[in-house]
Parts: sequence; structure tokens; C-alpha cells
Amino acid sequence: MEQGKKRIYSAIQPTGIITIGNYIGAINNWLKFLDDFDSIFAIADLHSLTVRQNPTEYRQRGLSFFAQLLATGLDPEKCVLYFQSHVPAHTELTWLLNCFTYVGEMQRMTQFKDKSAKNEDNINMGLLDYPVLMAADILLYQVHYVPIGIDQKQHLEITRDIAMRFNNIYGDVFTIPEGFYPKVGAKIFSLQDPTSKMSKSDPDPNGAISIIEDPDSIARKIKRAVTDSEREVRYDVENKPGVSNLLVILSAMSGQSLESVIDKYTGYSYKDIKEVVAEAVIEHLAPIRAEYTRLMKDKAYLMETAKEGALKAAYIANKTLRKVKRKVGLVELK
Ligand code: ATP
Ligand code: LTN
Repeated sequence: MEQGKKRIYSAIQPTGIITIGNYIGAINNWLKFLDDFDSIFAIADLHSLTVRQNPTEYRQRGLSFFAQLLATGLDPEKCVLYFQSHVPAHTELTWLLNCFTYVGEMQRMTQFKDKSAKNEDNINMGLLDYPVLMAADILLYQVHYVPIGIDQKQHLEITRDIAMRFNNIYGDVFTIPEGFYPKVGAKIFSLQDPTSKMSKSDPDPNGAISIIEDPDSIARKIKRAVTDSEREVRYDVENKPGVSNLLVILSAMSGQSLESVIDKYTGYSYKDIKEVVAEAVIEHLAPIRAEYTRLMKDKAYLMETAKEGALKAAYIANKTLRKVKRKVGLVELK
């Protein structure tokens, strides 16, 4: 880690598939930071245990996610990439921060309310405590910026609240992090329901596209994307959410600004714009898919890289954890 650079941190849960929503809203933004920031990224594999997982599938998906992140360009020479569960400091700090977090605050979290409504038979403590684990993730690394999609804003706000509360009592222990949201694409919508977020765990396979999906399937899903009863392309999020979502996807995947995409494609037929979007998505994802396929054949390299990532992360995390323990008055072993 270089001295003097500001630090960024983000994470993704190993659930479902990595979608182009995750890519545009989060990962693509992470890549932009690599050269200028100290960058740390995690697979948040403890967070998704709040929902019951099949152990065999979960283990495979964890490794596949790791390879997909590497394949997008998260070069282990330029950033720290690791599994949250490999660094015990995360769960330790979670306990300590729990003692500075109010139950009422957690019960008011939108995601907690949504997820408990959806999993009525498994409203476990982890679901309630999810934001505190996320706060621990971030605060352990003394992070300046957290690049995330807009759906995570409330969790970032509570992280800041917990950090400030702690600092008010014990002095400047934690850096107060700021959220960093993409200007375009902070929320990509489902291709089948353009008023709801494209989700990794959407049970409808046509709503989301994976970053390692095969080209025919990408083209098919975009062709079937829900639009509206008009015929011509116009950017109008309120009245034409489906078409507007396609334009945002096109902008992110082709690297053109949203303004220039709007300029160029207003008036196009739905059939034609869908072809343009499909082509841009396929072209952008092709090298990621190829690199992913190559990496998955080299499990030894993946495991070695995960181990190195965990060691580097733990070194930074343990420093903060030791400081927190000292501040709250725990007896230190020398
Ligand atoms: P799920 O829907 O299964 O809860 P998710 O798609 O929200 O999962 P996460 O692992 O929770 O995925 O999020 C990883 C990152 O991707 C977060 O920064 C989140 O804000 C971002 N993200 C997720 N979905 C979208 C989306 N549709 N558009 C933009 N960013 C997104
Ligand atoms: N809750 C986040 C994933 C996540 C995260 C983090 C993001 C876990 N820990 C720390 C940023 C920083 C989500 O995307 N659902």
C-alpha cells in the first residue's frame, strides 16, 4: 500500500450472478480508482449467510465470483482483493461496534424491512446486524471513499453515524467514509420490470444479464427487454423507463456519455436500439468472459491470490482492531 494515497473500499455478496447492474453501478467504478487510490475489495461472504445457502454451491460460487472480479480487471498487483471470511477482524469489530449501535436504528433500515418481509420464516440476528458488519468492513480499513450503487446509501450513512459516535467518545479512531455513486448507472433496472432494480438474485432469468453470459443469451434477453407501447426511442425515465434503462446501459458499456447516446439514438426504432445495445454489451463483456474461463482452469492461482489478498487485508485490519480494543479498555497481551 502506498503512502499518501486516499483509500477506497467496496464489496459484493456472492449471491446469484454478477449482473451488468453490479458491473455498471459498482465494479466498473472500482476499476477507475485502481491507479490513483489505495484500493481494497472484498467478497462479502459472511453477509450473504443471512440467507440460507447450499454449502456446495456457495463454495463454488465464492470462487467463481473471485475469478470474475479478477477477470474484470481488478489486478491483484494494483489492489487488495480478498474474502471477508478470511479476515477474522471483521467479525470481531462487528461485536465491538454492536455495542455502539441501537436496535431501533437497525430495525428502521429499509433493507432489513424488505428482507424480513421476504423471509418471514428466517428473520435472523444476522439480517438485523447486517449493516454493522458492513460498517466493520469499511471502518477497519480507514477508508475515504466507498464506491457503491445507490441502494447501499442508507448503509453507508449508518456506518458514518456509528464511526462518529465512536470517535466522539474515544477520539479520532475511525476515518469517516464518504459514499461515491456513479453519475450514470447508479441504479440499473430489470430488463423485465424496468421500475425495479436489476438484482443478482432475481428469480426471473430474463431480468438480469451476467457479466460472463454467452453472447446469444445476451442478445436474446435484450431483444425481449420490456419497453412501452410507443415506437421511437426517447430518454424519459418516468414515462419510458425500459428504453431509458437501455440507453444508460449503452452509455456505460460503450464508454460514451449519456448525452451523446441520447443525441445519437433518439428517434431510433426499438428493434434497432436493442441491436445496438446488445452489440455494445457483448463486445464489452467478451474479454471478461474469456479471462474468466482461463482463470477458472487455474484453481491453484486463484487460491494463492486469495491467500495473498487476505494477508494484506488482515495486516491493515488488525491495526485498526488493536486500536479499538485498546480504546475501549480491553487488556492487551504483549
Ligand atoms: P441482491 O439484489 O441479490 O440483494 P445486489 O444485486 O444488490 O444483490 P450486492 O452484492 O448487494 O448485489 O451489491 C453489489 C454492488 O452492486 C453494490 O455496490 C450495489 O449498490 C451495486 N448494485 C447492485 N445492483 C445494482 C443495480 N441494479 N444498479 C446499480 N448498482 C447496483
Ligand atoms: N452490503 C453491500 C455489500 C457490502 C459492502 C461492504 C459494500 C458488504 N460490505 C462494504 C461496500 C462496503 C451490498 O452491496 N449489498
